[in-house]
Amino acid sequence: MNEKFERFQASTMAEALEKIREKFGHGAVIMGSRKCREGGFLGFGSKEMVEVFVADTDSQVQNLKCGGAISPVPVSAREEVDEIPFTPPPIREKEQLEKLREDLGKLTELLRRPGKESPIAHPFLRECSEQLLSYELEPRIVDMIISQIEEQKLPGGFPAKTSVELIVRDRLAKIFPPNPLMVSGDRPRIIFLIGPTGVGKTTTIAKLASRAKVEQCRKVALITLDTFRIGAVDQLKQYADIFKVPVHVIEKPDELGPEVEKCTGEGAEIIFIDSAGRSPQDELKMSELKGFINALPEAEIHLVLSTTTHPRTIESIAERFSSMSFDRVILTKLDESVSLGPLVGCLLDIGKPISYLTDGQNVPKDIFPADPERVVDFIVNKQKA
Ligand SMILES: Nc1nc2c(ncn2[C@@H]2O[C@H](COP(=O)(O)OP(=O)(O)O)[C@@H](O)[C@H]2O)c(=O)[nH]1
Ligand SMILES: [Mg+2]
Repeated sequence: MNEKFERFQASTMAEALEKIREKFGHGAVIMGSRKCREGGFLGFGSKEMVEVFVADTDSQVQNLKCGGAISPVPVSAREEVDEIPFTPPPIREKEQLEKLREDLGKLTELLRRPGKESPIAHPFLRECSEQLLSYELEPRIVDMIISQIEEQKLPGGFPAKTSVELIVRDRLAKIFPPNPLMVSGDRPRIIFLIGPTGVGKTTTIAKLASRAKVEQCRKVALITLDTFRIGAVDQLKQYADIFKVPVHVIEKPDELGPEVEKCTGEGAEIIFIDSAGRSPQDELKMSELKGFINALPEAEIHLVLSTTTHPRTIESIAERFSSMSFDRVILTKLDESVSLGPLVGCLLDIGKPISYLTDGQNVPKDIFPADPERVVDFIVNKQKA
């Protein structure tokens, strides 16, 4: 052994002293002790231990007193040793480096083959986990769903393997809050779309308004606040002309309330409000949008998000728009996104019901109410395509 002293590890100090006496009798000298953690993987699941550093003769102690503030205690002098402040010399550096390398190797292996080292014991749960991972759901969401499935185990055990897809679908559908119709009493429903630029707000309004008018025979009015972008009003007017719906253009928040009253007086049953795309980073434009929203406390606010956006960007968009107290989320461009799976985590974090899904540019065809089963279809089927 190259070390000048020996290290003893035990669960308690008494146990460590016993080990020392066994090896050295009463001739050894305790250089110090400290608490440490042992075992586990990268710090997880480790156990608290006592570590005692011992030199076996006084001569070695003299050699070790090279500048370090150590106060050696003969092991014979005491039955109990408290924690003795001690900075141990750099021992076992090589071993520690080896252990770190080994841990890193295991971690790389885990990242390459997710689930291989999974602690999930039951084959049925493992199958469910693999299925969920294949939908590209975040591991934390997979873990959450797996523990839910585990909690709901029937007294007779888990179902047959053939039910994996069914169970997984069922659990996925349950994590999406349902989207009950928002009731506005005798007043018209006011559907107000907000969101970043180019996500499909205007196109979605055209789809919704056209369906409400043509399929549900509702009296519809459109209001646009998007006077910022050249051609934005014309874009909405072109759609509105096709299905013969009036478009009102509003420039200031205090004009909005009176305009809605005017539409209500004219018998509108559903009023759609289109806003200009706002970069969530543009504080001034965001506070202007908030002014419009504050003018209509009874409006349903739907945040429009494109599913082609990176999950982290979606999180940050939702965070910035949270000051607008939106009620619902509309997901667009499902036809262009690879999979809805990676977005499940951030949609759960947002915690608002999804109201509509859109999957194409065709007006009014490419839009669906987002019942949870339909959302699951987009999580499950996309990865099969
Ligand atoms: N592929 C696809 N394109 C869409 C969808 N919804 C909107 N778009 C397109 O996205 C672009 C921006 O839409 P627009 O409604 O102007 O976005 P806004 O700036 O949020 O109002 C247009 O080219 C739309 O045709 C969709 O569900 N799928
Ligand atoms: Mg627009």
